Amino acid sequence: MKKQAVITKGTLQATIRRIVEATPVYDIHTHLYDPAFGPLLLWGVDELLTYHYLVAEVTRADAIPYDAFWKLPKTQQADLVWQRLFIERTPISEACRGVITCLNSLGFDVKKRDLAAVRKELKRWTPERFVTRVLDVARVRRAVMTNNPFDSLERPVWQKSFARDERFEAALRIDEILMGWQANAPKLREFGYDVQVEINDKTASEVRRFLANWTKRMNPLYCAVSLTPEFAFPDNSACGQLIERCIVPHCRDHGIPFALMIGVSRQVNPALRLAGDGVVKPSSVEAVTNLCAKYPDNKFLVTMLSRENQHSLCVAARKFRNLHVFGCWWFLNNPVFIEEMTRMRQTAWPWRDAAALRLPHPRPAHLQVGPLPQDSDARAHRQIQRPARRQLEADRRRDRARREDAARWGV
Ligand code: RAT
Ligand code: ZN
Repeated sequence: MKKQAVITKGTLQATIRRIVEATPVYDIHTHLYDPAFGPLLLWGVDELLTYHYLVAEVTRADAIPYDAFWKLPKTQQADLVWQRLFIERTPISEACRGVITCLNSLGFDVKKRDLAAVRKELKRWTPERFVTRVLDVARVRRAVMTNNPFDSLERPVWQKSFARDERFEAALRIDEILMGWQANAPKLREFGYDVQVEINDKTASEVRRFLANWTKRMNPLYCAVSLTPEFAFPDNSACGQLIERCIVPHCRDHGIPFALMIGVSRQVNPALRLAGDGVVKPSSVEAVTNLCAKYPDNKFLVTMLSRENQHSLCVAARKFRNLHVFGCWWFLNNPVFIEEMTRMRQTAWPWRDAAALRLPHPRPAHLQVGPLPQDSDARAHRQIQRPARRQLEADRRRDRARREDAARWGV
Protein backbone atom coordinates (compact mmCIF):
# COMPACT_ATOMS: atom_id res chain seq x y z
CA MET A 1 0.00 0.00 0.00
CA LYS A 2 1.23 3.49 -0.82
CA LYS A 3 2.30 5.37 2.25
CA GLN A 4 0.38 8.63 2.66
CA ALA A 5 2.29 11.72 3.78
CA VAL A 6 0.98 13.07 7.07
CA ILE A 7 -0.54 16.53 6.67
CA THR A 8 0.25 18.69 9.64
CA LYS A 9 -0.94 22.16 10.50
CA GLY A 10 2.35 23.48 9.15
CA THR A 11 2.08 21.76 5.77
CA LEU A 12 -1.67 22.16 5.32
CA GLN A 13 -1.55 25.43 3.43
CA ALA A 14 1.14 24.26 1.03
CA THR A 15 -0.68 20.96 0.48
CA ILE A 16 -3.97 22.65 -0.30
CA ARG A 17 -2.21 25.03 -2.62
CA ARG A 18 -0.49 22.19 -4.48
CA ILE A 19 -3.71 20.23 -4.87
CA VAL A 20 -5.79 23.21 -5.95
CA GLU A 21 -3.18 24.33 -8.46
CA ALA A 22 -3.01 20.87 -10.00
CA THR A 23 -6.78 20.44 -10.16
CA PRO A 24 -8.23 20.71 -13.66
CA VAL A 25 -10.74 23.51 -14.17
CA TYR A 26 -14.08 23.17 -15.91
CA ASP A 27 -15.14 26.64 -17.04
CA ILE A 28 -18.91 26.65 -17.41
CA HIS A 29 -19.40 30.03 -19.06
CA THR A 30 -17.09 31.60 -21.61
CA HIS A 31 -17.32 33.40 -24.91
CA LEU A 32 -14.51 31.32 -26.37
CA TYR A 33 -14.83 29.12 -29.43
CA ASP A 34 -13.77 25.77 -30.67
CA PRO A 35 -10.98 26.46 -33.22
CA ALA A 36 -13.37 25.25 -35.97
CA PHE A 37 -15.15 28.62 -35.66
CA GLY A 38 -12.15 30.38 -37.22
CA PRO A 39 -12.47 34.17 -37.02
CA LEU A 40 -14.98 34.00 -34.17
CA LEU A 41 -12.12 32.81 -32.03
CA LEU A 42 -10.51 35.92 -30.54
CA TRP A 43 -6.87 35.57 -29.71
CA GLY A 44 -3.69 37.59 -29.53
CA VAL A 45 -2.61 40.56 -27.48
CA ASP A 46 -4.71 43.13 -29.32
CA GLU A 47 -7.90 41.24 -28.52
CA LEU A 48 -6.80 41.06 -24.93
CA LEU A 49 -6.14 44.79 -24.71
CA THR A 50 -9.37 45.79 -26.44
CA TYR A 51 -11.53 43.62 -24.20
CA HIS A 52 -14.62 45.70 -23.48
CA TYR A 53 -13.75 46.15 -19.80
CA LEU A 54 -10.56 47.95 -20.86
CA VAL A 55 -12.34 49.99 -23.51
CA ALA A 56 -14.54 51.41 -20.75
CA GLU A 57 -11.40 52.25 -18.73
CA VAL A 58 -9.43 53.87 -21.54
CA THR A 59 -12.27 56.22 -22.43
CA ARG A 60 -12.01 57.60 -18.92
CA ALA A 61 -8.24 57.99 -19.14
CA ASP A 62 -8.20 59.58 -22.61
CA ALA A 63 -10.53 62.31 -23.88
CA ILE A 64 -10.87 60.75 -27.33
CA PRO A 65 -14.47 60.99 -28.61
CA TYR A 66 -16.12 57.56 -28.50
CA ASP A 67 -16.75 57.54 -32.25
CA ALA A 68 -13.14 58.36 -32.99
CA PHE A 69 -12.04 55.49 -30.75
CA TRP A 70 -14.27 53.04 -32.60
CA LYS A 71 -12.93 54.25 -35.95
CA LEU A 72 -9.36 53.35 -35.01
CA PRO A 73 -8.02 50.04 -36.30
CA LYS A 74 -7.85 47.42 -33.54
CA THR A 75 -4.06 47.69 -33.22
CA GLN A 76 -4.30 51.41 -32.58
CA GLN A 77 -7.08 50.91 -30.05
CA ALA A 78 -4.83 48.41 -28.30
CA ASP A 79 -1.89 50.87 -28.45
CA LEU A 80 -4.01 53.53 -26.79
CA VAL A 81 -5.11 51.17 -24.02
CA TRP A 82 -1.51 50.08 -23.46
CA GLN A 83 -0.18 53.62 -23.41
CA ARG A 84 -2.83 55.19 -21.19
CA LEU A 85 -3.56 52.38 -18.78
CA PHE A 86 -0.30 50.45 -18.59
CA ILE A 87 2.51 52.85 -19.39
CA GLU A 88 1.28 56.21 -18.12
CA ARG A 89 -0.70 54.79 -15.21
CA THR A 90 -0.24 51.88 -12.84
CA PRO A 91 -2.43 49.02 -14.04
CA ILE A 92 -4.19 48.25 -10.79
CA SER A 93 -7.76 47.73 -11.97
CA GLU A 94 -9.05 44.15 -12.10
CA ALA A 95 -9.19 44.20 -15.90
CA CYS A 96 -5.63 45.54 -16.20
CA ARG A 97 -4.24 43.07 -13.73
CA GLY A 98 -5.89 40.32 -15.74
CA VAL A 99 -3.75 41.29 -18.74
CA ILE A 100 -0.57 41.19 -16.70
CA THR A 101 -1.41 37.78 -15.25
CA CYS A 102 -2.16 36.43 -18.72
CA LEU A 103 1.02 37.76 -20.31
CA ASN A 104 3.09 36.60 -17.42
CA SER A 105 1.70 33.10 -17.41
CA LEU A 106 2.42 32.79 -21.13
CA GLY A 107 6.05 33.46 -20.38
CA PHE A 108 6.43 37.14 -21.32
CA ASP A 109 8.55 39.33 -19.10
CA VAL A 110 5.98 42.02 -18.35
CA LYS A 111 8.53 44.19 -16.58
CA LYS A 112 9.96 45.03 -19.99
CA ARG A 113 6.65 46.67 -20.93
CA ASP A 114 7.37 45.77 -24.54
CA LEU A 115 4.13 45.42 -26.45
CA ALA A 116 5.89 45.24 -29.81
CA ALA A 117 7.88 42.22 -28.66
CA VAL A 118 4.73 40.44 -27.50
CA ARG A 119 3.07 41.10 -30.85
CA LYS A 120 6.13 39.92 -32.73
CA GLU A 121 6.34 36.67 -30.80
CA LEU A 122 2.64 35.92 -31.13
CA LYS A 123 2.75 36.44 -34.89
CA ARG A 124 4.64 33.17 -35.01
CA TRP A 125 1.85 31.28 -33.28
CA THR A 126 -1.16 29.57 -34.85
CA PRO A 127 -4.62 29.83 -33.23
CA GLU A 128 -4.57 26.09 -32.52
CA ARG A 129 -1.22 26.26 -30.75
CA PHE A 130 -2.43 29.25 -28.85
CA VAL A 131 -5.63 27.61 -27.65
CA THR A 132 -3.75 24.55 -26.46
CA ARG A 133 -1.14 26.58 -24.65
CA VAL A 134 -3.68 28.81 -22.96
CA LEU A 135 -5.89 25.97 -21.78
CA ASP A 136 -2.86 24.06 -20.54
CA VAL A 137 -1.40 26.99 -18.66
CA ALA A 138 -4.75 27.72 -17.04
CA ARG A 139 -5.26 23.99 -16.42
CA VAL A 140 -8.69 24.28 -18.01
CA ARG A 141 -9.82 20.88 -19.13
CA ARG A 142 -13.05 22.06 -20.69
CA ALA A 143 -14.66 25.37 -21.50
CA VAL A 144 -18.30 25.96 -22.31
CA MET A 145 -18.88 28.28 -25.26
CA THR A 146 -21.80 30.68 -25.78
CA ASN A 147 -23.49 29.53 -28.98
CA ASN A 148 -26.07 31.61 -30.73
CA PRO A 149 -27.99 29.98 -33.60
CA PHE A 150 -29.09 33.45 -34.76
CA ASP A 151 -25.51 34.59 -35.28
CA SER A 152 -24.83 34.88 -38.99
CA LEU A 153 -21.16 33.84 -38.63
CA GLU A 154 -21.73 31.01 -36.21
CA ARG A 155 -24.85 29.49 -37.74
CA PRO A 156 -23.28 28.23 -40.98
CA VAL A 157 -20.43 26.54 -39.13
CA TRP A 158 -22.92 24.45 -37.18
CA GLN A 159 -25.01 23.82 -40.27
CA LYS A 160 -22.20 22.35 -42.30
CA SER A 161 -21.09 20.41 -39.19
CA PHE A 162 -17.49 19.91 -38.09
CA ALA A 163 -15.33 17.64 -35.96
CA ARG A 164 -15.83 18.88 -32.40
CA ASP A 165 -12.84 19.68 -30.24
CA GLU A 166 -13.73 17.91 -27.03
CA ARG A 167 -12.23 20.69 -24.91
CA PHE A 168 -15.18 22.90 -25.93
CA GLU A 169 -18.76 22.21 -24.94
CA ALA A 170 -21.73 24.10 -26.34
CA ALA A 171 -24.34 26.22 -24.56
CA LEU A 172 -27.47 27.09 -26.53
CA ARG A 173 -28.02 30.80 -26.12
CA ILE A 174 -31.62 31.93 -26.54
CA ASP A 175 -31.51 35.69 -25.91
CA GLU A 176 -32.86 36.42 -29.38
CA ILE A 177 -35.97 34.40 -28.61
CA LEU A 178 -36.61 35.61 -25.08
CA MET A 179 -35.35 39.19 -25.21
CA GLY A 180 -36.21 40.19 -28.77
CA TRP A 181 -39.20 38.11 -29.77
CA GLN A 182 -40.95 40.82 -31.84
CA ALA A 183 -37.84 41.46 -33.91
CA ASN A 184 -36.72 37.86 -34.17
CA ALA A 185 -39.96 35.99 -34.88
CA PRO A 186 -39.64 37.02 -38.58
CA LYS A 187 -36.09 35.63 -38.58
CA LEU A 188 -37.36 32.31 -37.28
CA ARG A 189 -39.83 32.30 -40.16
CA GLU A 190 -36.92 32.86 -42.56
CA PHE A 191 -35.20 29.87 -40.96
CA GLY A 192 -38.25 27.77 -41.85
CA TYR A 193 -40.29 27.80 -38.64
CA ASP A 194 -43.95 28.71 -38.95
CA VAL A 195 -44.21 31.18 -36.05
CA GLN A 196 -46.37 34.25 -35.42
CA VAL A 197 -45.58 37.18 -33.17
CA GLU A 198 -48.57 36.11 -31.08
CA ILE A 199 -47.58 33.07 -29.04
CA ASN A 200 -50.29 30.58 -29.96
CA ASP A 201 -50.10 26.76 -29.90
CA LYS A 202 -48.59 26.51 -33.37
CA THR A 203 -45.92 29.10 -32.55
CA ALA A 204 -45.03 27.39 -29.28
CA SER A 205 -44.63 24.06 -31.01
CA GLU A 206 -42.51 25.60 -33.79
CA VAL A 207 -40.22 27.28 -31.24
CA ARG A 208 -39.85 23.91 -29.57
CA ARG A 209 -38.99 22.34 -32.92
CA PHE A 210 -36.31 25.00 -33.39
CA LEU A 211 -34.90 24.33 -29.91
CA ALA A 212 -34.98 20.58 -30.49
CA ASN A 213 -33.14 20.86 -33.82
CA TRP A 214 -30.41 23.06 -32.37
CA THR A 215 -30.09 20.91 -29.29
CA LYS A 216 -29.54 17.91 -31.52
CA ARG A 217 -26.97 19.81 -33.55
CA MET A 218 -25.02 21.38 -30.68
CA ASN A 219 -25.51 18.90 -27.84
CA PRO A 220 -25.46 21.83 -25.40
CA LEU A 221 -24.69 21.54 -21.73
CA TYR A 222 -27.50 23.98 -20.99
CA CYS A 223 -29.84 26.61 -22.52
CA ALA A 224 -28.93 30.14 -21.46
CA VAL A 225 -30.16 33.68 -21.47
CA SER A 226 -29.00 36.95 -20.02
CA LEU A 227 -31.85 39.05 -18.62
CA THR A 228 -32.45 42.62 -17.48
CA PRO A 229 -33.34 43.56 -13.87
CA GLU A 230 -36.97 43.90 -14.98
CA PHE A 231 -37.20 40.14 -15.42
CA ALA A 232 -40.33 38.84 -13.71
CA PHE A 233 -41.93 35.42 -13.49
CA PRO A 234 -44.72 34.56 -13.96
CA ASP A 235 -45.28 37.22 -16.55
CA ASN A 236 -47.58 37.74 -19.49
CA SER A 237 -44.88 39.18 -21.70
CA ALA A 238 -43.57 37.23 -24.70
CA CYS A 239 -40.55 36.30 -22.59
CA GLY A 240 -42.69 34.91 -19.75
CA GLN A 241 -44.93 32.96 -22.11
CA LEU A 242 -42.05 31.53 -24.10
CA ILE A 243 -40.32 30.39 -20.92
CA GLU A 244 -43.44 28.57 -19.75
CA ARG A 245 -44.53 27.10 -23.02
CA CYS A 246 -41.23 26.40 -24.76
CA ILE A 247 -38.04 26.73 -22.75
CA VAL A 248 -39.03 24.97 -19.55
CA PRO A 249 -40.63 21.94 -21.28
CA HIS A 250 -37.77 21.77 -23.74
CA CYS A 251 -35.11 21.74 -21.01
CA ARG A 252 -37.03 19.21 -18.96
CA ASP A 253 -37.55 16.85 -21.89
CA HIS A 254 -33.90 17.06 -22.92
CA GLY A 255 -32.59 16.81 -19.37
CA ILE A 256 -30.61 20.06 -19.54
CA PRO A 257 -30.59 22.98 -17.11
CA PHE A 258 -31.92 26.42 -17.97
CA ALA A 259 -29.26 29.03 -17.11
CA LEU A 260 -30.49 32.51 -16.25
CA MET A 261 -28.01 35.37 -15.89
CA ILE A 262 -30.08 38.14 -14.43
CA GLY A 263 -29.47 41.83 -13.92
CA VAL A 264 -27.72 43.47 -16.85
CA SER A 265 -29.00 46.85 -17.99
CA ARG A 266 -28.08 46.91 -21.64
CA GLN A 267 -26.55 50.01 -23.20
CA VAL A 268 -26.47 52.29 -20.18
CA ASN A 269 -23.99 54.23 -22.30
CA PRO A 270 -24.68 53.29 -25.94
CA ALA A 271 -21.65 55.23 -27.21
CA LEU A 272 -19.48 52.59 -25.56
CA ARG A 273 -21.10 49.82 -27.62
CA LEU A 274 -20.21 46.39 -26.19
CA ALA A 275 -18.61 48.15 -23.22
CA GLY A 276 -21.78 50.16 -22.55
CA ASP A 277 -23.78 47.66 -20.46
CA GLY A 278 -24.09 48.16 -16.73
CA VAL A 279 -25.76 47.21 -13.50
CA VAL A 280 -28.01 49.97 -12.24
CA LYS A 281 -30.43 48.22 -9.92
CA PRO A 282 -31.12 44.89 -8.20
CA SER A 283 -33.31 42.23 -9.80
CA SER A 284 -36.09 40.04 -8.49
CA VAL A 285 -35.03 36.89 -6.64
CA GLU A 286 -38.74 36.16 -6.37
CA ALA A 287 -38.83 35.53 -10.11
CA VAL A 288 -36.22 32.82 -9.52
CA THR A 289 -38.01 31.22 -6.57
CA ASN A 290 -41.30 31.25 -8.50
CA LEU A 291 -39.65 29.40 -11.37
CA CYS A 292 -38.04 26.86 -9.07
CA ALA A 293 -41.28 26.27 -7.15
CA LYS A 294 -43.41 25.88 -10.24
CA TYR A 295 -41.03 23.53 -12.06
CA PRO A 296 -39.45 21.17 -9.53
CA ASP A 297 -38.46 18.79 -12.32
CA ASN A 298 -36.34 21.42 -14.05
CA LYS A 299 -32.85 22.48 -13.06
CA PHE A 300 -32.06 26.17 -12.98
CA LEU A 301 -28.54 27.58 -13.07
CA VAL A 302 -28.64 31.16 -11.87
CA THR A 303 -26.22 34.01 -11.48
CA MET A 304 -27.17 37.59 -10.66
CA LEU A 305 -25.25 40.75 -11.44
CA SER A 306 -26.19 42.98 -8.55
CA ARG A 307 -24.32 42.58 -5.29
CA GLU A 308 -27.53 43.42 -3.45
CA ASN A 309 -29.13 40.22 -4.75
CA GLN A 310 -26.47 37.82 -3.54
CA HIS A 311 -27.70 37.10 -0.05
CA SER A 312 -31.34 36.49 -1.05
CA LEU A 313 -30.20 34.30 -3.92
CA CYS A 314 -28.07 32.34 -1.51
CA VAL A 315 -31.02 31.79 0.80
CA ALA A 316 -33.20 30.81 -2.18
CA ALA A 317 -30.72 28.07 -3.04
CA ARG A 318 -31.16 26.61 0.43
CA LYS A 319 -34.86 26.29 -0.28
CA PHE A 320 -34.77 24.76 -3.75
CA ARG A 321 -32.62 21.83 -4.68
CA ASN A 322 -33.30 22.51 -8.35
CA LEU A 323 -31.56 25.90 -8.04
CA HIS A 324 -27.82 25.99 -8.66
CA VAL A 325 -26.14 29.30 -8.20
CA PHE A 326 -22.98 29.80 -10.22
CA GLY A 327 -20.12 32.23 -10.69
CA CYS A 328 -19.34 35.80 -9.73
CA TRP A 329 -20.61 37.39 -12.86
CA TRP A 330 -18.95 40.23 -14.75
CA PHE A 331 -18.74 43.30 -12.46
CA LEU A 332 -18.76 40.96 -9.47
CA ASN A 333 -15.68 39.15 -10.69
CA ASN A 334 -13.52 41.10 -8.34
CA PRO A 335 -11.69 39.68 -5.31
CA VAL A 336 -13.68 41.86 -2.92
CA PHE A 337 -16.97 40.30 -4.00
CA ILE A 338 -15.60 36.87 -4.84
CA GLU A 339 -14.42 36.44 -1.29
CA GLU A 340 -17.71 37.55 0.20
CA MET A 341 -19.92 35.61 -2.20
CA THR A 342 -17.93 32.40 -2.09
CA ARG A 343 -17.81 32.31 1.69
CA MET A 344 -21.50 33.14 1.94
CA ARG A 345 -22.42 30.38 -0.49
CA GLN A 346 -20.11 27.75 0.88
CA THR A 347 -21.40 28.20 4.38
CA ALA A 348 -25.03 28.38 3.22
CA TRP A 349 -25.05 25.10 1.30
CA PRO A 350 -21.70 23.41 1.44
CA TRP A 351 -22.49 20.44 -0.80
CA ARG A 352 -23.19 20.56 -4.47
CA ASP A 353 -25.72 18.40 -6.23
CA ALA A 354 -23.45 16.85 -8.83
CA ALA A 355 -26.42 16.15 -11.06
CA ALA A 356 -26.80 19.87 -11.74
CA LEU A 357 -24.59 19.69 -14.78
CA ARG A 358 -23.53 16.78 -16.89
CA LEU A 359 -19.90 17.20 -15.86
CA PRO A 360 -17.51 14.53 -16.99
CA HIS A 361 -15.34 12.85 -14.37
CA PRO A 362 -17.57 13.73 -11.39
CA ARG A 363 -15.63 13.95 -8.20
CA PRO A 364 -16.39 11.81 -5.17
CA ALA A 365 -19.10 13.28 -2.95
CA HIS A 366 -16.72 14.49 -0.26
CA LEU A 367 -14.95 16.68 -2.84
CA GLN A 368 -18.05 18.25 -4.33
CA VAL A 369 -17.76 21.32 -2.25
CA GLY A 370 -20.14 24.21 -2.51
CA PRO A 371 -21.57 26.05 -5.47
CA LEU A 372 -19.93 26.42 -8.86
CA PRO A 373 -17.74 29.25 -7.65
CA GLN A 374 -16.32 30.67 -10.84
CA ASP A 375 -16.77 30.93 -14.54
CA SER A 376 -14.44 33.07 -16.58
CA ASP A 377 -16.75 34.80 -19.09
CA ALA A 378 -13.55 35.00 -21.13
CA ARG A 379 -13.86 36.50 -24.57
CA ALA A 380 -10.29 36.42 -25.77
CA HIS A 381 -8.47 33.21 -25.34
CA ARG A 382 -6.11 34.29 -22.63
CA GLN A 383 -8.61 35.77 -20.28
CA ILE A 384 -9.45 32.33 -19.08
CA GLN A 385 -6.27 32.24 -17.07
CA ARG A 386 -7.11 34.82 -14.52
CA PRO A 387 -10.43 33.36 -13.39
CA ALA A 388 -8.84 29.95 -13.07
CA ARG A 389 -6.39 31.61 -10.73
CA ARG A 390 -9.14 33.52 -8.98
CA GLN A 391 -10.78 30.30 -8.02
CA LEU A 392 -7.55 29.44 -6.29
CA GLU A 393 -7.53 32.80 -4.60
CA ALA A 394 -11.03 32.32 -3.29
CA ASP A 395 -10.25 28.83 -2.13
CA ARG A 396 -7.17 29.92 -0.33
CA ARG A 397 -8.94 32.94 1.07
CA ARG A 398 -6.11 35.24 0.31
CA ASP A 399 -4.99 37.43 -2.44
CA ARG A 400 -1.56 36.22 -3.35
CA ALA A 401 -2.11 36.85 -7.07
CA ARG A 402 -2.70 40.54 -6.49
CA ARG A 403 0.65 40.90 -4.84
CA GLU A 404 2.35 38.74 -7.42
CA ASP A 405 0.92 40.78 -10.28
CA ALA A 406 2.12 43.98 -8.70
CA ALA A 407 5.56 42.51 -8.15
CA ARG A 408 5.79 41.32 -11.74
CA TRP A 409 4.92 44.74 -13.01
CA GLY A 410 7.53 46.18 -10.72
CA VAL A 411 5.28 48.49 -8.75
O1 RAT B 1 -19.07 39.67 -19.59
C1 RAT B 1 -19.40 39.90 -20.75
O2 RAT B 1 -18.59 39.76 -21.63
C2 RAT B 1 -20.77 40.43 -21.06
O3 RAT B 1 -20.67 41.31 -22.09
C3 RAT B 1 -21.84 39.46 -21.46
O4 RAT B 1 -21.46 38.78 -22.60
C4 RAT B 1 -22.34 38.48 -20.47
O5 RAT B 1 -21.33 37.79 -19.83
C5 RAT B 1 -23.30 37.51 -21.10
O6 RAT B 1 -22.96 36.34 -21.29
O7 RAT B 1 -24.40 37.97 -21.43
ZN1 ZN C 1 -21.00 36.00 -20.69
